[in-house]
Amino acid sequence: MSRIVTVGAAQLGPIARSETRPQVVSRLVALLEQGKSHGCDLVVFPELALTTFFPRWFFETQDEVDQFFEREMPGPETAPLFDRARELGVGFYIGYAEAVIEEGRERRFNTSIIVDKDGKIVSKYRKIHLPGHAEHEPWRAFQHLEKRYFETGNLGWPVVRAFDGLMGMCICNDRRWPETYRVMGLQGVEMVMLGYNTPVHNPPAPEHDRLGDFHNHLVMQSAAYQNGTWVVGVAKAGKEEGCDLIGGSVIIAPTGEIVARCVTTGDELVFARCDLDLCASFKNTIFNFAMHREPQHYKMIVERKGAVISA
Ligand code: ING
Repeated sequence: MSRIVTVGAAQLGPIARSETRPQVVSRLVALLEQGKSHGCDLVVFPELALTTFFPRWFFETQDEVDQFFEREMPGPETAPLFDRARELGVGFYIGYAEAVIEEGRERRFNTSIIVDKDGKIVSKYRKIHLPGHAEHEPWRAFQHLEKRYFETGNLGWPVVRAFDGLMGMCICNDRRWPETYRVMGLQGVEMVMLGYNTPVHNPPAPEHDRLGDFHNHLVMQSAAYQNGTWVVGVAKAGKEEGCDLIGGSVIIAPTGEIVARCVTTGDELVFARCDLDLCASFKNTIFNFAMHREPQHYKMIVERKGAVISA
C-alpha cells in the first residue's frame, strides 16, 4: 500500500523591502497554481515568506519592526492565498512573523503553519533555535537580530495527522540541530517541512561561507535518514537587499537521498511524489527507536546546555 503525497517545494527569490504583501501574495499564488498544475497536494514556502528578511537590519523603534509582522493569519492581505489554495484543493506550509497578545502581553515569534486542502490551519510552530544576536553589532556586514525581534518558540515541535500522514515542521536554524528532528521522530513523523533564509556569508565565521550549500543539505539529509522521514527544505534565495541568500531547496526521501532540488535562486517550484510508506523501512529496522535507543545514557543531552570540559 502506498500513501503518496505529491509535494511542491516553492522556493522564493528575493523579496524587496518595498514589496507589498499583495505583491508577495501574488507570487505565492503563482507558485501554488504551478504546484496544482503538476498535481501537488501540498506546497512548502520558505521561512518569513511574506516579507524581506528584516532581522538583517537594526531598527531603533519597535514600530519600524512591527511593519514586518502579521497580527492575524489569515488577514485581509493574506486571505487571497488561503482562498486560492482552498479553491485549488492544495495545502501549504508558510513561514511568517507573528505578533500576538498572549498571557496579557505582546509576543512576537518566527512562526510557521500547515494549512490543509480546505484552507484550515491544522498546525502551528514557533521557531525554537533563534540564531544570531540580540544587540546591534555594527562590525557585521549585516545584522542577524532574530534573538532581538523574536521570542523563543513555546509550542514544541508538534506532529499532526494531515495529508494522510504524520506531518511536522521546523524553521531554518532548527534544521541544523539533530534534537529538532528527533523530537518529531519520537512522535513518528513521516514528513518534516521547513523554510529557511540563509545568508551565504556568516560574519562570525567567514571560513564557513564556502560550505553553506554543503552544510544545508548535510543536515537535512542526515536527519531524514536518522529519523526515517521525508524532509522538505525551501529557501528564500538570491540577492535580497544586497545580501546573498543560498538557494538549494530540496525534497529529501527517508533514504537520505535528494529526489528534487531547485537550480536557480529565484521563484522556482520543484515537486516529487513522496511515498510516506517508505519511512517504515527505516523506522522498523535500523532506526527502530523502541528496539535500539538507550535513553538512560542520553540524560546529558537534556540536562546540560553548554559543553562542560571535565577531562
Ligand atoms: N538563518 C541561518 C541558518 O541557520 C545562519 C543562520 C546564517 C547560519 C549563516 C549559518 C550561516 O540557516 C536563519 N534564519 O536561521
